[in-house]
Amino acid sequence: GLTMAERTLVLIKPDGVQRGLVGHIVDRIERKGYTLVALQLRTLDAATAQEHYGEHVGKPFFPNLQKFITSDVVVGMELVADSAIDKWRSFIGPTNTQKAKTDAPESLRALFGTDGTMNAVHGSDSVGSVKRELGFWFDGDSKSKPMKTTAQIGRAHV
Ligand code: IDP
Ligand code: MG
Repeated sequence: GLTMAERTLVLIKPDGVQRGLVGHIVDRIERKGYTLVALQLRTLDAATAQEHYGEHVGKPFFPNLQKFITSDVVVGMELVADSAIDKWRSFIGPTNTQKAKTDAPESLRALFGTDGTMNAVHGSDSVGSVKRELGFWFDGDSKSKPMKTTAQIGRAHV
């Protein structure tokens, strides 16, 4: 069918950064053919975390989620690919680590998650979420765009 270049917002959460997974996950991203358009390392404050996860405010797990996501640095990335949103969501697998291990054993959350809260990575779930979440990271629009994508140039043999 027809595919379209789409943007998504990806996070490597504090557990992923603390466990030294940034390089590996960025490598997986590049190997999958995403174009990396923006990247930032940052510690979220409580208010930003609350806005970021606004849909979950008031749920029983929210205080733990907020504490976790503000506990250390997070890597935020804007990625571009055909069907980037759904492609990334299926690459990371189910939210809960145990479910990921059962249902999608090759997924990033199955491989690198710890439990229901610490699941290493995030991906926006819809076009609306992308727009909203990119706003917390890159003012909704990245400052610079690559002139040429890896797809145009060809990957280096590493
Ligand atoms: P998602 O990250 O797959 O989109 P959401 O339901 O939007 O999943 O939840 C956001 C984040 O909140 C999850 O990635 C996880 O870190 C945490 N979370 C979600 N559900 C639970 C739960 O039932 N218990 C504990 N933490 C949860
Ligand atoms: Mg979500």
